[in-house]
Amino acid sequence: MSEEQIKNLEAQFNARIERDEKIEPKDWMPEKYRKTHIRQMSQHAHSEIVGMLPEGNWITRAPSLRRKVALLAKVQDEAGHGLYLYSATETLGISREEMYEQLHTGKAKYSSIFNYPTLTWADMGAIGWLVDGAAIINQVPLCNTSYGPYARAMIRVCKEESFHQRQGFEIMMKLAKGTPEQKDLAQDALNRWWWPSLMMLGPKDEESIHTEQSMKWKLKRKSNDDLRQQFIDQTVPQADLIGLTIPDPELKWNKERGSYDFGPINWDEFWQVVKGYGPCNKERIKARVGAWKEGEWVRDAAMAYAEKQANKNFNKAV
Ligand code: FAQ
Repeated sequence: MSEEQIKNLEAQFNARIERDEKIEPKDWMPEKYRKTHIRQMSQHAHSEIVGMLPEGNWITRAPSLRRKVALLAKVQDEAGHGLYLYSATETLGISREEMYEQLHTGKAKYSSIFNYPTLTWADMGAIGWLVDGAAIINQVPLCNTSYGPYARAMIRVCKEESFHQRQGFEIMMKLAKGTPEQKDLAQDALNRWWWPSLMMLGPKDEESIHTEQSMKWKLKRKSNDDLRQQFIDQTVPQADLIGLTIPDPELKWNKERGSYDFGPINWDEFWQVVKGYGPCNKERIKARVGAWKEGEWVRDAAMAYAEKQANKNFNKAV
């Protein structure tokens, strides 16, 4: 293709984005658009799958049958989100094996938040309330993202995340209104998950390398800092309601801005976790690589069965 032809295609593509049209898998798209989407969508899929581990760890220790059923359903939803997102990413021409390989070798990232340990039952409440709460704030705008398969996957994902957020908040509410020991557990979980949840929304705007381009493509609709502020403004009144204290002595309502001012985030900690040196990075990757290896016989059996069925159907047809 000549340079002029590419320029023409690019102009048509940009006009489609401008008109809020969805870009579909077989449409022409700039190579950088394709690569950026593979990066973000696959990292999102990996986050869902790795994100099953901290909570999966508590299914057998849930305090009642009702809690166990809800947690089991939540973790299954996360598996489902990962699978839609992997399928949606495959439409951009990358195979699932390649994506897994990138996760297992550390070439692809997944959300920093899942590298923290889940120490008590109250962490199940804090994850649902804060981590799913932050995830919804980040993901609702993605329902309008320009790439069709991603936008459509996000609609169902967001509905399920809302249920997750509520089940987490309900756990926190019950603990906060329980015995002093239960309230302490809830406060301790909030203390440990608050700052990592703020970090999860990505680096501050001045250090975010992709935001500008992603905004132009309508992959991102809001910047990391705007989403973070929205999350804080939404969550602080919820903590007040259940009598828990946000672990930030500088948190203060700012009348003029109509938002909360908050204390400094430890960005060194964030980058350490992103680079692989968080409390559980090694454990998480070990669990995923182990699951991939142990699942080999299942994949082989599924493929052999599919082949057998295909042959049967072919023989019937001829
Ligand atoms: N952790 O230029 P930006 C969930 C990386 S799903 C690790 O700002 P971007 C559901 C970033 O990749 C949670 N790395 O990047 C659930 C880039 O490095 P790269 C996941 C991070 O893409 C709940 C570099 O820093 N959600 O929670 C993080 O414009 C409960 C520069 O950053 C999604 O993936 C981080 N937190 O903005 C499951 C949503 N932040 O790739 C289980 C979709 C940034 O060049 C239990 N993703 N980095 O090597 C997004 O919206 C964006 O990708 C952001 C980052 C906002 C995460």
